[in-house]
Amino acid sequence: MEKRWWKEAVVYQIYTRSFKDSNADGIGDIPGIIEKLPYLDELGVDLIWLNPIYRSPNDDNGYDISNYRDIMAEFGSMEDFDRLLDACHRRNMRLIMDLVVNHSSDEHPWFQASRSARDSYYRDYYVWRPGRENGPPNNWRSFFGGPAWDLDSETGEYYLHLFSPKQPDLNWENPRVRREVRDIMRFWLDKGVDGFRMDVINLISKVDGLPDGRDPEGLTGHEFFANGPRLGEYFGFIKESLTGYDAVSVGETVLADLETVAGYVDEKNGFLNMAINFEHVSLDRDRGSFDPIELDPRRLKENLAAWQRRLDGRGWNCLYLSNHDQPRQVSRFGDDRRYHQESAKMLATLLHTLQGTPFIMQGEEIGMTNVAFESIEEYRDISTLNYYRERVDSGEDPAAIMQRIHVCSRDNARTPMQWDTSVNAGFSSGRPWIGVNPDYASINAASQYENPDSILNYYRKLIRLRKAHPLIVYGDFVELDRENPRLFAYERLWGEAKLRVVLNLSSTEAEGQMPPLGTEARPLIGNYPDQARPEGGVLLRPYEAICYLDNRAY
Ligand code: TEU
Ligand code: CA
Repeated sequence: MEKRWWKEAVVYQIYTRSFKDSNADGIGDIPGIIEKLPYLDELGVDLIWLNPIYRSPNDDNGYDISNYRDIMAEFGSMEDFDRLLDACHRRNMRLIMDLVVNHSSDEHPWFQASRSARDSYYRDYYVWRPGRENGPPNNWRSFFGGPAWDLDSETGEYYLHLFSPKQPDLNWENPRVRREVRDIMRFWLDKGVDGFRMDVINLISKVDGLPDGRDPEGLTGHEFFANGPRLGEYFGFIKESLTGYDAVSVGETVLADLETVAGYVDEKNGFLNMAINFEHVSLDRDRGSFDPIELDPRRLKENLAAWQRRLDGRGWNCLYLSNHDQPRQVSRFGDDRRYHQESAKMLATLLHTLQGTPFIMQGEEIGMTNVAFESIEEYRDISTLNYYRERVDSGEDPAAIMQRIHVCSRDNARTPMQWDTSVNAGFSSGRPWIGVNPDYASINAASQYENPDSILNYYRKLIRLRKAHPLIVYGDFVELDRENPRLFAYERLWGEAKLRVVLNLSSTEAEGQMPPLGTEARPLIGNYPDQARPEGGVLLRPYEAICYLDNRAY
């Protein structure tokens, strides 16, 4: 397997708006990030992914960009950004930007010109079609609810928006659009950024003729807008735009299965270095992202293991359990009450010992939990607000809707970072743009910093171990006790060296059968004070994580 810096990196995701506010306006900002770089450096992360920080009217918190070469005023200035990038590089940390080019904001000058006249030079920068029988051109639905089309009165045609009406889809068929994207990429690469996380990048090619979707429920039309026919060509263009730079490409690939993604990230013939896939975060959802169903741990481990096996030696995994679109992982896959510490650490062990690059969502390293705001007024996320309105309009009981929002809302991960016990968790001395999770008195970075057994210090240790042992990065993946319904057990093999990891994914004791372990094997890290040797019949406590290393080879 090829050695690359981004395989050895640990990513820390910063949702700037909620990270650290430096000027008391209630909104996190770039100077706030600079202030906290020593914290990230000590944690050991070495690659920062910034959610969009470009100029934006914030219909979807920055995923609607009105100027790709400017910084959102609330976040600071271009000088602040340059200072941040420089400060990262001086600490040997890299930084990647979010590249959002499936769509722009409707307030982008391109769209303003595009909508102004059918013969505008910019008309074909977007996807315009005449309506059909007094309705939209086809039956496609948007990710945020409602039809994927809006009628624009100025020219009497509809434009496509797979997300909000304020996020019109760019028309990648137009070579001028592709060249614009290349110029934007080069602008940031020439500044020195180290690559991109590419937003919904497998949606940029749509099937010719934009046919009606066959699936009347859910995301109607997905078979015609995801993984489209010209995607390979467009991916090739993006890949070529990166040549000459030592930059990483992380694609966010929605509605794509393992085989499809394996093609995109194939080390020989693929286009992306790695992909943020959705299969494992869809197992506990029924049809939509607001329909929670019980998760069988067995399905989770089977899914993760399938991705490990398929990509081993052929492609590269993004390892994540949460991000700004997903609920908090300890609340979702662990138990944020009875086993907060144990389950947060077990999930961390999982992310840091599988093959791939771990992605830490800000606050995850201190075990931040889901929030449950009482009133819909306290929510900010467009998809949550749309969902609420849609369900209320269809006559559903608001209390039942709120319950699902508590479990599933994207705002769960967007509450302010909990730095300490001071006002607003030390995030801001002003009024935060979104409420602080009331559990900050017990869950915050300052108190965990002091405590050697904290979740924070467990993350630091895991990251250090990853840097010390190439096997954790490059070792092959072999699963053990595959039929076990609650234990996820595997080995990482690298030459003579071997790491054995056994994880209890459940809240009850669970037993497993492990092959003998070499006599040289020693405990490496675990989330209970003492750990059993993981061989023969072994009993794990709730959410226990055991790691043994046999490093004869080094
Ligand atoms: O997310 C893509 C995406 O598919 C999500 O909207 C997903 O459907 C939803 O979060 C499920 O809960 C990316 C960004 O990560 C997201 O923040 C943006 O809203 C979206 O693209 C549009 O740019
Ligand atoms: Ca601010």
